Amino acid sequence: MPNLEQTMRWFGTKDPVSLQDIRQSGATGVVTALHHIAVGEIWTIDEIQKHKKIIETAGLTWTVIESLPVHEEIKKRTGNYQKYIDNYKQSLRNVATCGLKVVTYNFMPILDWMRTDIDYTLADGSKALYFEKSAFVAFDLFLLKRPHADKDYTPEQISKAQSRFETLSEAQKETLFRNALLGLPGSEERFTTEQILHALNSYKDIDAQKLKENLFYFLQQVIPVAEEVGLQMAIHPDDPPYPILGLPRVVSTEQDAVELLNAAPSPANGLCFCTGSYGARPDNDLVGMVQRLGEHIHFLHLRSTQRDEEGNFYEANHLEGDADMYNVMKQIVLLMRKKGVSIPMRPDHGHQMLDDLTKKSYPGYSAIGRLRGLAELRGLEMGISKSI
Ligand code: CS2
Ligand code: MN
Repeated sequence: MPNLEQTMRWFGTKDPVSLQDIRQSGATGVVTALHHIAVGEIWTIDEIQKHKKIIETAGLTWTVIESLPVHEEIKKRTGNYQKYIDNYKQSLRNVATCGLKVVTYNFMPILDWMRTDIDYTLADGSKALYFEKSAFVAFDLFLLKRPHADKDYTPEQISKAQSRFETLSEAQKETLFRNALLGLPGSEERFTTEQILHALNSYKDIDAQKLKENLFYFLQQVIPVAEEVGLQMAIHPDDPPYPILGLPRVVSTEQDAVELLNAAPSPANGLCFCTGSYGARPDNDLVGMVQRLGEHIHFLHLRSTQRDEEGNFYEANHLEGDADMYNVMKQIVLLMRKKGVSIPMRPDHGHQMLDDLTKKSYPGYSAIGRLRGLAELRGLEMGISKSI
């Protein structure tokens, strides 16, 4: 019977969580990327092999890439986009030559995930990532001062943001600003105000329709190469799954997923099914999505969020919160049996807890919180698997 391939994300040799730590979590696989290579440059066979060797020497395997990032020019279809697409194709050929199987990527303009608080303290003293709607609107209107931002919000949202802003100390404003402009996962770089406003402005003519067309064009270019070399592409959804800062986001719903799969039909065109990202929207039926889209799921991020009516959400323990993890897992177990294959999975984020609280780690990626998540998910899978 196929089981989930249990993996953990590793940000490379500078990651405070070591490969040995990952191995002790019970994971057999590592999900990683060549983080030192600039977005848009070709991943050479030499660099891929070096990274792979380090992982294998630690007794682990590297089958899933996260992420092979897509250059902004490709998302906008401006400037050198064709060169960056050609580079992407070459990177795909190179990673396939090195024996890698799954390539995760996303198509979120400029930013990756967005949170307002990366140290949100829960009742048990552990810390989670939190998205607070009013704080985010306050950031946009009063800290970033994005031109015409007020057009994106209702008068009620604006007045709530105003009240929320008044409660913040100078230090809290500074922290909010830093959190919101945090760069890519696994990097400590942040945008400056000038940089982000400039980047946002460069999207002024790109609406959701246009961004979708650009995504479909990209897929029609790279999917045939991925298919030819036996790779599975896995697109990660938007987080949170709706437009932010006036930027369109087009991988947020089941309908979006169906459309992008249809744009380049191939066994190579697939999804990274992230229950935390899709699950931040109440209208995404996670269990039904696994049932209906399962055939295209090449990689799983399992985590849960706890939402409220205001649109706030924090990252809950993996088996708690709004995601119906039991039924999601049950469908995954059935899916793997039907397909006769293992699907790679990682606990996506975890709380900072126990010794994590006194250590430095990338937001969401401390060792013990993810270990707890992985352990719970592994137990859930075994329990379901043995009883059906
Ligand atoms: C990840 C995503 O850290 C995370 O939240 O799930 O950021 C993911 O790595 C990328 O979007 C994939 O391209
Ligand atoms: Mn994810």
